[in-house]
Amino acid sequence: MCLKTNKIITYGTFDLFHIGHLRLLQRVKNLGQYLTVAISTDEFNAVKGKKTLIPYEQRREIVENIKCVDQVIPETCWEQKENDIKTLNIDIFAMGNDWEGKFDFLRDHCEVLYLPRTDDISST
Ligand code: C2G
Repeated sequence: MCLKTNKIITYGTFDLFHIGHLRLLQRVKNLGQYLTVAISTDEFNAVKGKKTLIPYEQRREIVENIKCVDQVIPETCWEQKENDIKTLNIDIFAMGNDWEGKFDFLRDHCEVLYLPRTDDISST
């Protein structure tokens, strides 16, 4: 009997990687079996108005070496999520709850969950 592999995706900058990022990725991975993390490129962070200290290539190398992460892709724009979910056959989209409600439109394509953040730490 083959069990379904729940594929999950989450998006983020992951600048100055810290325990809050790790806890979020662990919580997201616990929702399924295969975790894809889309990391905001330096150019997209400029669009987001977010200053990053660590360049994309280093943020990507750190995250792809996290035990619970199975795949890393670049996040280059706001609009790619629906296409990512379709092309990667994603079952669950999950974000920290500072994004609560912001991505409910993705419910047409997959489950959308907002998970607790880890407070008292942030990259800023
Ligand atoms: N996070 C957390 N606890 C913290 C800080 C961040 O749980 N103390 C979570 C956020 O809720 C988010 C993820 O870690 O789900 C990545 O956080 P950021 O790198 O700040 O991501 P952000 O800049 O919000 O980018 O399209 C979505 C955006 O790319 C999200």
